Amino acid sequence: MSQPTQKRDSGYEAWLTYPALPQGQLHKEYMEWCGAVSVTEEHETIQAALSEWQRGILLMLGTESVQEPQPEGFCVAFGTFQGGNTLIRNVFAEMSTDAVGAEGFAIRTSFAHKCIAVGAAAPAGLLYGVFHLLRLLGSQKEIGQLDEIVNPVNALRMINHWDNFDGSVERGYSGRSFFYEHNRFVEDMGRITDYARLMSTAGINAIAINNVNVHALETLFISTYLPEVARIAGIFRTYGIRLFLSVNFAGPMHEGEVGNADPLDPGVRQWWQKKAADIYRLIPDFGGFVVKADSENRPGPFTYGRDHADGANMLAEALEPFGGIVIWRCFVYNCKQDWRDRKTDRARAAFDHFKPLDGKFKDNVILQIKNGPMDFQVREPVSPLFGALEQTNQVIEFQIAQEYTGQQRHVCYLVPQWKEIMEFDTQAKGGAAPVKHIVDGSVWGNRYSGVAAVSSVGNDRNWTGHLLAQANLYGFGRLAWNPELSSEEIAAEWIALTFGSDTDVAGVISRILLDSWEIYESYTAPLGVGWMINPEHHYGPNVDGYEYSQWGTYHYADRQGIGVDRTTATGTGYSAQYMGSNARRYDSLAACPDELLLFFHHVPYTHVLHSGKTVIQHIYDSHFAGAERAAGLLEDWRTLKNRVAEGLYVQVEERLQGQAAHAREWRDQINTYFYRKSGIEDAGGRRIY
Ligand code: GCV
Repeated sequence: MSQPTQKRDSGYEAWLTYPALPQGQLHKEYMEWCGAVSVTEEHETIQAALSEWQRGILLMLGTESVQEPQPEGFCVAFGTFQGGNTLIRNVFAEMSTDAVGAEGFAIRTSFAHKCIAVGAAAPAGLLYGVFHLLRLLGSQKEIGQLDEIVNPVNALRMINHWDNFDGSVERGYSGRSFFYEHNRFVEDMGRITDYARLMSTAGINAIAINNVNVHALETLFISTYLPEVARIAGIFRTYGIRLFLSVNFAGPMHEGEVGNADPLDPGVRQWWQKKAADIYRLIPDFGGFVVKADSENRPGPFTYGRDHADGANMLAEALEPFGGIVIWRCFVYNCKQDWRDRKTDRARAAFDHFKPLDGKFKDNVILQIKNGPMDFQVREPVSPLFGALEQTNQVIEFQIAQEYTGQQRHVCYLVPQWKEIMEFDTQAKGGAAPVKHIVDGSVWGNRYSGVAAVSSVGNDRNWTGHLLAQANLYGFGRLAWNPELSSEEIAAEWIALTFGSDTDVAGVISRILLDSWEIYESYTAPLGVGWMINPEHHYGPNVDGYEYSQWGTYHYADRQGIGVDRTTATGTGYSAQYMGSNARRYDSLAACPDELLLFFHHVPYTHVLHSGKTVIQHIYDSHFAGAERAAGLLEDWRTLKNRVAEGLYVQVEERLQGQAAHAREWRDQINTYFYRKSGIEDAGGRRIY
């Protein structure tokens, strides 16, 4: 972030804003410890950590953290355990550092050695440790007695970009790509460097830089454009991030060297092996491939009568000698369904395709599973594949891009949703197997595990379009690092680092964030049924937008009722893909939780929910309340006028105005649709059109 003063008011610096800390006792204490820093290693990542530190201290404390600790004074010391910094050696000699993993760090306040020491096994861990200390300062925490060992819970903490070479971003809501423009790689690496800083300080260690829908020119990223890819990988490397590429399964045919892409054809296998060798010559720490195959018209092994294991294993074999991995997506379903066919159920598809292949993948293949069985709706159940794959590496895929949750024009803080999903007990191994322990690898002892998410950033000045959407980007990284952090803690960190220390301001922003998912849900599609959006661009209400389409996304509303029957007795049988009491709970009309009722059951509008309301009255009430609460978010924000930087204030105010108006549109279209369908009056006698 090269020109801080020009950008401080735009949101560009995000959680690296380092707002000035108030004067007082704590400030004085921080000055004593942080005025000097001891770093002895030249490694580029450690130097990057040092400059992050020095920048942060200058902005927060208004003083330089000089690299000449005085023997009589206090200081901070950063170094790897083997790196030769005497302070690090002395402070950590007294404790066992065996528990510090490859990306972890130890942090300790030592009065005996007059320093706060951050030690790590490797440079990347040090970067995380330094930012941890900066975060403590930014959140005004005590630092006089630090003594902690911190390791990331998830090994893979990944962002998937859906950026295209022409500069567009699929499902991008914050401008255009900052990697590419007009089918060229950008020349100026400044913004990419700042992006790497942001990502690594949030805990991210892997980034796939191109769309999973790989078009003709992006197919050449593993050949013609490799030198440019390597340039970006070099920037990422400094910040402990490994670069991944999405690849085209039919790549061998595109380059005209092989006539097919059959994964069992020796010529095709050799082609991929040669490509892997070329890549690793230029990018020795290349992460691997992300693959969308036989999904939404992308090529894949089905063309040759092969299965997903055949396809993934072929790529895995090519990457194996270099330590690379294949991330194979499970988003596979029939996207050309006949809407008249009520037996085919898109929700079943991932499980039906991949469960039978459990145990057939090489151990450098990871299956990437979307959090739900459909597609990142505001509410859907957890994918039943979690827990069902006992011998397969798997990562969960979230979507930070708000494709179905307001497209970064509405505020929708998604961390509470992700946490709810992570806590869901899959009941694998007889119970007590929450998703968070499936994906961290501890339930089945997987070699690889972790969390991935679709990126929400673009070249908008503030990265995410809606300033408050930055909380999702930061929050994803933090949650991937440690799923035990609460939504409140993550929000508080982000607010302190972005807006500073005013507790009233923090209270208002925190409430806006924490209420926002519930509010968004209440004025959009009801009770877990999903969709009801305009086709293709997916923004705004359109109840029947997908009802007679080929995409398998229906609500089946008629004059009597609504919902999708996914039960075993009369429906698609999807509920039986779950284990134990989950299957029973979802299958039973009486036991199914209200918020998922219409995902699993088709019911009359007069059906009474656990809440005591009928379905139709719930629809009316939640939509009236939701629109009102959306307007309330704007009112809340307005209390912050002159209390947050003007540039930040106005951009959020403008978005919240838009949201309040758009929530009314949602309210009126949904309520009117169901009033006209059902003919049932609103018990509250409110205006419906
Ligand atoms: C990248 C949904 C989105 C597509 C996306 C796809 C996927 O269908 O609308 O834009 O394609 O998911 O996750 O592959």
